[in-house]
Amino acid sequence: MSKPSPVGTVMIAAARAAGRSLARDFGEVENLQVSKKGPADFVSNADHRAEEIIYSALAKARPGYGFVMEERGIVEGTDKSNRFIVDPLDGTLNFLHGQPHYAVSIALEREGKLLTGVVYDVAKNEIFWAETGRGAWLENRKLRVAARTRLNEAVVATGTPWHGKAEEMHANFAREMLAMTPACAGIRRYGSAALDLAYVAAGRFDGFWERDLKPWDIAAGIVLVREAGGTVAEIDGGDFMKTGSVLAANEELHPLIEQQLRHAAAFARKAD
Ligand code: 2AM
Ligand code: CA
Repeated sequence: MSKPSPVGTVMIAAARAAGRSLARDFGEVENLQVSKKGPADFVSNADHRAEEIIYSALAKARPGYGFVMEERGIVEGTDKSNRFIVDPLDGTLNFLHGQPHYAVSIALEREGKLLTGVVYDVAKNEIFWAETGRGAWLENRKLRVAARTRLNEAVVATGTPWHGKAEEMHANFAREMLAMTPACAGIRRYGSAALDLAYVAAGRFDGFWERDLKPWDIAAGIVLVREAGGTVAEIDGGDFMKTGSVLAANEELHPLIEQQLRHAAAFARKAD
């Protein structure tokens, strides 16, 4: 079994500590479902608590490193070559609705390159971690993307646009589904992009695509997929850390899924 680097070890410990706090709060959320107001404020506090735990642990262990965090935003470090990219609670909507599929996601970017990724599935107590050159791991298991090469046998995960997104995003997603559902074995939408990418790394999903995410949703998962031998690219060929649109799969399926997504764009042109 490979061991994480010292900074990787610190990141895993921070994810576990945040996970303990989230797990306690998740128990409470389940009770709050029946209240009229719902648990929204409580969940927002749970999210902040988890982020503070991660921030204080990492800032103490690596003073000077910068941060990009979902809640707190950007914290400039004195060390300009290292920054942590943190999502304390990915899958917030699942958490809010009492569904045990949510994660802590922490990545380290060094000299502009993603180096380390930790995704912690709190409810299932699964720590996925990867470091460039050290492989991707789930406990003692070295992760490898699935070997399937036929799209009609592939289970592909995605993320739907949500309430508040532009109508065009919803229409585009509908076209992408129209292109994808007849082509693959099945589609899944579990609600945590970090875990979707971890599942691609673990061979549980054959592919994953989603548009318009944030760097903290995807940074750690990208390291996992790459180190598990998969391919990650921006859907339209741009920079996914800017657009947040990612497609991840093994080397063979990646172009096949990409081709279906191109068909979706062609539906739009036909409709004009
Ligand atoms: P979050 O749970 O941290 O918000 C699911 O499609 C992905 O989109 C998740 O990684 C989720 O991260 C992100 N996302 C951001 N805003 C969202 C929202 N309002 N509803 C659902 N998912 C959202
Ligand atoms: Ca997120």
